[in-house]
Amino acid sequence: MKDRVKRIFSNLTDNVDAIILMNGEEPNVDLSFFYVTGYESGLFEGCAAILWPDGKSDVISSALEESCAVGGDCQVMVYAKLAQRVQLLKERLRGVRRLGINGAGLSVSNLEEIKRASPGIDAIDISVAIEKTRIVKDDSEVELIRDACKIVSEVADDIPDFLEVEMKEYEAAAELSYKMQKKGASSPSFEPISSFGKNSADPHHSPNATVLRKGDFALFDFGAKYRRYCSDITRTFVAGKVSKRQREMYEAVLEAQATGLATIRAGVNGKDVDAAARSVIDELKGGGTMPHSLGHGLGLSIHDGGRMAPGVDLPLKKNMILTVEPGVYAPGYGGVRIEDVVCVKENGCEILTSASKNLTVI
Ligand SMILES: [Mn+2]
Repeated sequence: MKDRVKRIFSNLTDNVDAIILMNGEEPNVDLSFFYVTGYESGLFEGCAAILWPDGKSDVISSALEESCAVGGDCQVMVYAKLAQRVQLLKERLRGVRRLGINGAGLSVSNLEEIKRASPGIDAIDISVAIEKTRIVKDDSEVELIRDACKIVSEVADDIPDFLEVEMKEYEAAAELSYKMQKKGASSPSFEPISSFGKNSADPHHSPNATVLRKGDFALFDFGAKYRRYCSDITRTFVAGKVSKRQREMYEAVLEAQATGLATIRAGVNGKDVDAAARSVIDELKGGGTMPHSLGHGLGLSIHDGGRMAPGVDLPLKKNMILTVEPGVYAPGYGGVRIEDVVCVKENGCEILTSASKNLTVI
């Protein structure tokens, strides 16, 4: 993991002597801690990693997590009591004047503890450098995301087998979670979205007791977490019989996605990919709107930095992993979204999700 640490330092715009990543209590655990340590198992509440410019890192681990912390390439120091943690921080930060912190992942109370352990230290927010580093994946990360994508692709292709009219949204959501975990996911990467009929016009609908009726759209947006890495996929189906309006909406979204995918390659700006896809949706005059960005970065977290959206500058680089998820939503009627995960290449992109996108009637 030394390469990752060195890359973070190379992306800094401020000089710092060391960087600290410190976890609070779940869910305030900084995923960048796992990025630099590579620990696949363990919760690591309250633990810290101190990173050095030569790529080395020290981990201050609670006794509870010690067995998960050994075996990596970090030097591990273990504390049993809080006072010992403060003492370890004090010792390791001796001589550090300018300390980089991840403002996006550090709680105020942990920052106060660091300052108590090392009075007079200058804390500098270097979260931009961390985001910039994490957004470009190394090959081992690409492989883990590929595996996470395989799980959701298989589950998405299973949907026509279990979905039926009269099923409730939360029942379908439960099937998705269960099937992902049966295939090796440690958990869903976020609460699955399962939305039927007019609920599908709400892009982030929370599943409820709404039942699937003939003529409804059925939209599913879900992801798997596999060895800490996330996937994310959306597929939309129709129950019973497809209307002309539904077919037009579906085909527009499919074409918008194909247009976006064809635009992606290293060197292109994400906002231009968004514009290319969005223009197809805009041609569906009166047929609905797309109130969200075309896609987002994906990795240890489901929104891993970077968006392809109007006005957002994101020059694409090789090995960035992004979602491409155009949608069209007509309030009171319904919505369609189709989402895949791609890895940016020099001359295009590789699509990591493989589930069918043919308009499927349940
Ligand atoms: Mn997404």
